[in-house]
Amino acid sequence: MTANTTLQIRQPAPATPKPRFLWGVSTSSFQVEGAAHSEGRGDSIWDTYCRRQGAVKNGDTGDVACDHYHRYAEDVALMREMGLDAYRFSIAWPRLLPNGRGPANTGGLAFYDRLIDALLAAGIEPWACLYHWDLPQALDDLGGWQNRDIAGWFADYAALVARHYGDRVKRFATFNEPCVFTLFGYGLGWNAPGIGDKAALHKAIHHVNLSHGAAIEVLRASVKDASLGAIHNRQPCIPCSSAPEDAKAAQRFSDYWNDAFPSPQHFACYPPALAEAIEPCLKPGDMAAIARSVDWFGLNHYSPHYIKADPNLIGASFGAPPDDVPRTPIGWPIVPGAFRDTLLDIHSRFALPIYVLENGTAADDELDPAGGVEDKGRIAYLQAYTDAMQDAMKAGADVRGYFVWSLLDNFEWASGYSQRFGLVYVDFATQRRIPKASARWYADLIAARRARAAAAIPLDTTAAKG
Ligand code: IFM
Repeated sequence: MTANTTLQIRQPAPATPKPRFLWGVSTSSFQVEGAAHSEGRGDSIWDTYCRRQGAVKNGDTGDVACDHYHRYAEDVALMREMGLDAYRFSIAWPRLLPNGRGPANTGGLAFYDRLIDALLAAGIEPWACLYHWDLPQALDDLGGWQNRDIAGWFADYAALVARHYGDRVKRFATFNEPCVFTLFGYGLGWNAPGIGDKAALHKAIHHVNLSHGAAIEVLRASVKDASLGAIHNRQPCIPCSSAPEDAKAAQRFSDYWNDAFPSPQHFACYPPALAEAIEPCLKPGDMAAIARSVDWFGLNHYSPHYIKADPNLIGASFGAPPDDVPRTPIGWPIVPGAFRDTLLDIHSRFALPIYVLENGTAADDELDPAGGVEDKGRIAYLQAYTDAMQDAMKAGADVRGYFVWSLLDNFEWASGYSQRFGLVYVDFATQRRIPKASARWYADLIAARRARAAAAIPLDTTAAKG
């Protein structure tokens, strides 16, 4: 050391506040809002599909659903009582733009203003998803997700959302479960719009991916401090037997289910087995336009899939789990270890903060004579799955939030109102809300985890980006 060398004293690095873990619930517009014909809302493909004879169990529709459109204040109060940090809802495209494009509907815009303002007043962070399956019928009449122009229509819709709500909403997801609505709606024909065609499926996949990229670009440019992502299913796809055809089917199913969206969105490529089929839809520059940078990976996970070979157009379908695997009342396998592994797998592949934006179970919920709902099965499921998440976090997965599906019993797509997923029971005849035992359990879990986090981390842990 020379005489004039200044002694460099290393300052301790400033402690980075650990982002606050978010506890929330999720719903979607068509499943809860109702008010299907109120204040200028246009039809969606699900309104049309519900009118199709035999398409939805018991001929149920989304016309009234949980009437969240009129009862949102009561629902926000329920969330506040549970101590939730965040609410993930979706915006109904046909409520803002009854024809999918063109003039905006002021009545529709005002509904989400009211909802967002009520959430913020209750200290609950709004998480808005742009698309949870209710495509404007007017756009489906033009080919819907099969028409490449939809990327521009979706970007214009995203721009309207950003302009109108971006001052108060920072968390935006582009799509919820793109693999489900493309595979079930365009490939297998089980959901709206009820098309069963392989070419339609591949076009829809590519155009949804293009729309995702276009919307991310718009939101990033126009919402200050935006925190953006998409919500994907990821589930291990396990062959039902040791037969080679089941193994092949499980891989094929996984290509569509697990990778048709995350791979192009994060790595600018389709899984090799899909690349050739999607090639006719590709134009130069598409893959770069899809792979925009996002801030987090949104995960929906309920169970692993057991897959068997099937003569349908993707050659694969759902099969039965082994007899010793426990199942929910609607037959979904209960395997919390698969959730832990999935979180660790996402962590190592995508290197992004993870938000679990759906997890939960349907149960045979009934009002007991005392007027309550003792949904012990749901509590056991949620306990096992939140424990598995905790294990994954201890093993390094960067999980930043957990949202139960769902706040309310609601319209479960082709199953109508026959499957109850809510923490809150809805008496659909009167629209009375009755918090189930699981709602109290969730409130206690949140309070306990928050107290533990506060004791362990004395820093002010206000939410950080990501
Ligand atoms: O109700 C659905 C939701 O719309 C998407 N994820 C799965 C849920 C339960 O099936």
